[in-house]
Amino acid sequence: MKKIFSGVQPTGTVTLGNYIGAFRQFTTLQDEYDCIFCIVDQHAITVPQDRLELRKTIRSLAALYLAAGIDPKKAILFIQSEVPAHAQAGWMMQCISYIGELERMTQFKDKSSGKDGVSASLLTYPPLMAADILLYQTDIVPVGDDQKQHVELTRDLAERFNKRYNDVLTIPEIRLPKNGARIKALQDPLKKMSKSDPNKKSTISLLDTPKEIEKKIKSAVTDSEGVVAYDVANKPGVSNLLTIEAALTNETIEALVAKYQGVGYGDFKASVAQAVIEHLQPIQERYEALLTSEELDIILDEGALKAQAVASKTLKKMENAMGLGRKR
Ligand code: ATP
Ligand code: LTN
Repeated sequence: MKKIFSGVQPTGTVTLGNYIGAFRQFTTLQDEYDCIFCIVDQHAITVPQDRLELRKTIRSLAALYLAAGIDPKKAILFIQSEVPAHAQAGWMMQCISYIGELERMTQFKDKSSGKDGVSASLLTYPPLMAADILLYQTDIVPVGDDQKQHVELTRDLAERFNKRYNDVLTIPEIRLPKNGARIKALQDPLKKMSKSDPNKKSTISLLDTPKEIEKKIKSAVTDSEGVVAYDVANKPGVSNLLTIEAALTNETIEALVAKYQGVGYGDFKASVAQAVIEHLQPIQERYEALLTSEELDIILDEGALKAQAVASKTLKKMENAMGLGRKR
């Protein structure tokens, strides 16, 4: 089976956009591929984090992965900092990276420009991400298009390593989400729904209560036409709500448009809200049960052991190829 690796940073709360665009994809991939999912807490500390908040978010993210349907019998789920091979291989990747290519990364430019006290790790973030991917001899990396440049750099670094030392590393390919999977902000349907949006009315968190969901969808920006139809260019708000309902119910957009013929926006929104609430309810119940369970710790302990077993094999090959330590 081909191998898939992906990582999510434990920052902010997971949105309905993250769920439809990423998490849910992961649950279908685990049936067809060897999947490894990582909570990349070492990436999160490239910018300052509150330690208590970080701990909470790591655990919450792990519970959400599982509640959304990641099956620990099929996929490996683990926390990056619990597998030391990542930091070790990350260092080796830094040693073959050029400062110039790291400075050209748009994420580095965005996060550092005009700021004082920029951490060195913001610059060396991509070699650590390369190590995450390469340690598992990953074939495919499913990520959003904002991560394209980092995956391309990962390929360059792997090719450089193989050429300079020994053919040790698999060259991974990126897998971008299909169009249409972009969920838009409720208050501005021209922008994507994002967990860092300061306007909380724009995003639905996977942990929002039914009341909050109803309120947010009711106040979603639409248009003054009063006709439920799918037209992204002219009716982005209504189209976004239709996309959300279609994604969660597996109905086609056409079937939904037919269902809402002659229905006003008020009832349409109430019905979309109901679909979201119904879909999230079992996920939230599983989440609550997992969060306080020993089961979650057992899954994460086992995940770290399984990940370390795979990663340490590649790490040894890399050390041997570079001549580090003694031959083992
Ligand atoms: P931020 O905007 O704060 O960077 P984010 O909400 O975009 O955060 P990421 O951690 O960058 O979240 O992305 C996690 C995954 O969720 C990625 O695979 C990304 O493509 C996907 N994703 C994020 N937002 C959306 C969205 N609105 N619609 C569909 N998929 C999304
Ligand atoms: N940089 C990614 C998170 C990330 C990742 C990875 C994704 C870290 N390591 C390895 C895929 C594979 C982000 O910010 N979304």
